[in-house]
Amino acid sequence: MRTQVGIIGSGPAGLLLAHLLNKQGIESVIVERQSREHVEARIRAGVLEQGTVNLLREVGVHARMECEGLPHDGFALAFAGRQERIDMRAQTGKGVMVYGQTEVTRDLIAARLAAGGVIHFEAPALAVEDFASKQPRIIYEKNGQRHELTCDFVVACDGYHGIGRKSIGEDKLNLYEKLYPFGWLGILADVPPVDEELIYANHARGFALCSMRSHTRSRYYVQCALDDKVENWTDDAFWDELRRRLPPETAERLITGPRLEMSIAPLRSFVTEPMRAGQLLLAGDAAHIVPPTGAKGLNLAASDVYYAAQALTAFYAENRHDLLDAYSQTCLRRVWKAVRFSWWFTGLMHKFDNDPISHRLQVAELDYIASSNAARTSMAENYVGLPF
Ligand code: RFL
Ligand code: PHB
Repeated sequence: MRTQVGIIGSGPAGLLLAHLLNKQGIESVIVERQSREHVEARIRAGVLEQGTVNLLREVGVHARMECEGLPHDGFALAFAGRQERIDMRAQTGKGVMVYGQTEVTRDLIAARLAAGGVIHFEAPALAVEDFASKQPRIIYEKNGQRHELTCDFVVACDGYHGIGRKSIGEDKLNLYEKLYPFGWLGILADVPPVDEELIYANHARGFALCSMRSHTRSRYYVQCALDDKVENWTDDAFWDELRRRLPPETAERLITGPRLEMSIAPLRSFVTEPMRAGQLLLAGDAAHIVPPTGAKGLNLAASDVYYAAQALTAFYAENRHDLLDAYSQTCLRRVWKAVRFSWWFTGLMHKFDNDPISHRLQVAELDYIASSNAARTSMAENYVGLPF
């Protein structure tokens, strides 16, 4: 089998890329390890930057997001028993859209299949071969049989554990990595959110986040030990811990209910340099990971594939190589700034050790942000997303 651009992975990066290429008349095929049901059931990020929303509009996959998504103009920082609002709209003229990654993925898959796009589900890629040549190949398995997809380019959008980066050889790349000494325990429940906007809470017991998926579905997180297990947590234990970490008036308003889902995610900062080897490009989590504080992961996947689609369009339409040659550098400039912001926000909000001075320093910085227009603008500018 042959195609112009072979894409590994049907997460947001791979799916959005297929749509952007299709809009320019460039053919692609996606191979995805998991089933469609599995991909559509994964619960992950919840906040879309304006740039990501614009891309979804550009590819025409925006109808449900416009109806069901919740535009937010601010978020709150809770600390030392106080709650301070960061007015993103006033500070930057921009906001964000609260619309789950699960829904984005469902919309992108449905639209791609309706337009006749090819996605092979339950088809794990095993390797990318000959990417130094003009005919790279994805070797993948389907129904127990080995297949080859010959392409002009391969874009590995196969996440942190994918095979794209490994096919290049990790010894040939510069990898920067930091694991944080805690995780996030998340709950999804059909209860109205405690507030109209997100609340990021710094507390002596650890971080907490109040987020949502709709007016009737909430997503909450509490910082937990890295070796903690979901089995250790009853619903009541989760709600009690969350309440303790919120300012008293907010805790009083919290409505609780049975979990729809509960999971633990580790926190990591990770960057691969460069993001390209020959005809093989890396995009999204395959190339970089950020801790979820600040909700940048999905949005970085979107900016990467925007640059990849631009570079591939310039190649096919005008035989230009310059944007492909600049791809890695262009992505990484934006990636490093988001990695920096996510690392900084994580450091500001989480409990790292039992040293009381660390917590007092965090509270002093949060108090500074609340009282300084310049600091609030800087925070809001990064939160709504740097331009691409
Ligand atoms: P994805 O979404 O991980 O998609 C990669 C896809 O590649 C497939 N795949 C393969 N397919 C074929 N052959 C192989 N050998 C393959 N290996 C893997 C996978 O099955 C999958 O479908 O990466 P993408 O598209 O780059 O998108 C990035 C975002 O998904 C990611 O940045 C965020 O979801 C990160 N993230 C979160 N970000 C936030 O901003 N807020 C969050 O609350 C948040 N929660 C999370 C998260 C990521 C998680 N992961 C990756 C474990 C929670 C979790 C659990
Ligand atoms: C979420 O709703 O899952 C979410 C929101 C904001 C974050 C991280 C996760 O920073």
